[in-house]
Amino acid sequence: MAKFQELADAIIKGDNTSSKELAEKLVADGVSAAEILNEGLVPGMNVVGTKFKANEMYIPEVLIAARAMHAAMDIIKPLLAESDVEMKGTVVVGTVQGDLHDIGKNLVCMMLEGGGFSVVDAGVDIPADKFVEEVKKSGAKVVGISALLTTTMPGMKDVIDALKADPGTADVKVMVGGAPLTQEYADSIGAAGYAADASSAVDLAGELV
Ligand code: B1M
Repeated sequence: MAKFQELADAIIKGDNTSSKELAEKLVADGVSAAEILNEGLVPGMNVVGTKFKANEMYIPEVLIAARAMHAAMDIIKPLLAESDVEMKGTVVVGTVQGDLHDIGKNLVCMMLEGGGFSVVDAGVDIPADKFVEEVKKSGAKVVGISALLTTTMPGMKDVIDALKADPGTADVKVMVGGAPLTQEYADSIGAAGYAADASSAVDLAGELV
């Protein structure tokens, strides 16, 4: 449907005025929130993710696209809450304790939302027990931890250990990411997965959830 393509294009272009108006128009026309999400917003953010991976879009453009997605999400969120739309699952995302870097973590959150996940953004400098608390509150099945400093990376293992130690969170899958990380490091601390960039994080969350 051309209207969905227009909405997807507004996301890709990062036009938050159009994305909001188009979402409002679709709602007024009686289109369901699920269709708007699955036929317009998610395909739009998928294109953004693919272009970002291929170095055809860069961080500022991705952030602007995410802002356009948020503008449309704000319109449909109340309707989504009322409907029975199956989001793909909840992911708690935070930057590890001692680490204040949040640009990559924010991108991961936005791309996950664009990919149809409910996201609890726990913030930065998050201690292990706070991750445990957020998982219990939200019922998330996946936790994403970001670290940008070699000095804070070991804190990710503390989070994994704390989640495993609590019977209420022992089954949760942890994915990790951030510039200094590698798959080997992720394996060594017992993470369920490692994603090198925000769009890979969406694919990985889809596998883990
Ligand atoms: Co900081 N910093 N910084 N810094 N900073 C780095 C990381 C550093 C590499 C710079 C350098 O020296 N070359 C270096 C770390 C060295 C090391 O550990 N080996 C460093 C340092 C040393 C520091 C301070 C200690 C400096 C000081 O005070 N002496 C200090 C620490 C503060 C703290 O955290 N406690 C510090 C502070 C800061 C600022 C506050 C000034 C600022 C952060 C602002 C903010 O985030 N709001 C900052 C910045 C901006 C950087 C650089 C320049 C850029 C980081 C960034 O945002 N990249 C960085 C150098 C660099 O990386 N070139 C640097 C863009 C972002 C989109 O990429 O975060 O890698 P990134 O995220 C990617 C992927 O990694 C992945 O997806 C994202 C998108 O593709 N990803 C995930 C990230 N998290 C993921 C989670 C996932 C999956 C994928 O699943 C959950």
